[in-house]
Amino acid sequence: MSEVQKVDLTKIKPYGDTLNDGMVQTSFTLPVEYGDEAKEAAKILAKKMGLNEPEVVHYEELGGGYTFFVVYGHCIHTVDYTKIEVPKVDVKTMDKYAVEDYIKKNIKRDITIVGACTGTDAHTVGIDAIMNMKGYAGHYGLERYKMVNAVNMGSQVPNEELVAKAIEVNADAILVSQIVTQKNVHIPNLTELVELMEAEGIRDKIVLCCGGPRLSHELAKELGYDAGFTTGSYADDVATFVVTEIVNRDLI
Ligand code: B12
Repeated sequence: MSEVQKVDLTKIKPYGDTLNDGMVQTSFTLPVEYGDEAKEAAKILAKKMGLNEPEVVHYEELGGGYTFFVVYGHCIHTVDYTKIEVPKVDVKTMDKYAVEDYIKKNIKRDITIVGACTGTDAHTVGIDAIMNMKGYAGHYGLERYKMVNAVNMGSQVPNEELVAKAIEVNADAILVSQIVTQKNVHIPNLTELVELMEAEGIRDKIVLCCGGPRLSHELAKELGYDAGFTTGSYADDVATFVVTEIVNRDLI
C-alpha cells in the first residue's frame, strides 16, 4: 500500500507529478536573436528565478531580434499558507431575488446605480458582465434587478462625466471598471474620481465600488473606495454589498 503524503501547509510548493516536486511552467520573451545562446540565457534566467534543473521545452523566433521561451523547472521556494490573510468584502452574497427582497423590505424605494469603465480604458465586457440585463456566467446583471435603476455609461467615460451623471440621476452607488493597469494607469484614474466626488460633496452620500481583474479589495480601500471586486465576481456580489452598505450607512 502506498504511503499517503500529508501536505505541510506551512511550506507549500507547486505540484506536478508528485507532491512537492515544485514543477512550474513559465513563459517569457528575451530581446535576443533565436539560437543556442538565447536558449542558454533563458536557462540561466530561470535558475535565477528559483527554478532548479530548468528545461527549455519550447522556444521560437519572434522576429526583430526577439525569442519566445517556455521553460519547466523545479521551484525551490515555498509559501507559508497558514500566515495568509486576504482582505475581502465582508458580506455574504445574496442572490438576485434575495437582493430584491432586501431592497423592498429595508430600503423601500428604487435605488440607482451608475456604472462605467473610465479614463482611456475601452474594455466594456467587465462592466457589461455586471450591469447588462443578460449578465454573465449565469448571474443576471443589475439591469434585470427589480427596484434597481441601472445606468451603464459604457467605456472611456471621463471621471467628470461619471460624476455629472451620478448627480443628475441622484445615484446611490457608482461602479467603476478598470481593466488596463499598464504603467499603473488605473491608480491616478481611480484616485481622481474620489477627489472629484469629494469636491462635489457627494463622496459620503454614494457607495463607491471598483472592479477589474487586477484590482483587489485592499487596493480599493487604500484608494478611498468602499469595496473592490476582482475576477470571479458577479452582479449579485456587488449588488449585495451596495444594498447592505446603503442600509448600514443609513443612506436610505
Ligand atoms: C477583449 C479584450 C480587449 C478588447 C476589448 C473589447 C471590449 N469591448 O471590451 C480590445 C481588442 C478592444 C482590447 C484592447 C486593448 N487591450 Co485588451 N484585452 C481583452 C481580453 C482578451 C479580454 C478582456 C475581457 O473581456 N475579459 C472578460 C471579462 C468578463 O472579465 P473582466 O474584465 O475581468 O471582468 C470581470 C471581473 O474583473 C469583474 N469586474 C470587472 N469590472 C468590474 C467593475 C465592477 C464595479 C465590479 C463589481 C466587477 C468588475 O467582473 C467581471 C465578471 O466577473 C484581455 C485578456 C484576458 N484574457 O483577460 C485583454 C487585456 C485586458 N487587454 C490588454 C491590453 C494591453 C489592451 C490594449 C492596451 C492593447 C493595445 N496595445 O492596444 C488595448 C487597450 C484599449 C483601451 N483603450 O482600453 C491587457 C491588459 C494588461 C494590463 N496589465 O493592463 C490584457 C490583460 C491582455 C494582455 N494579457 O496583455 N482588449
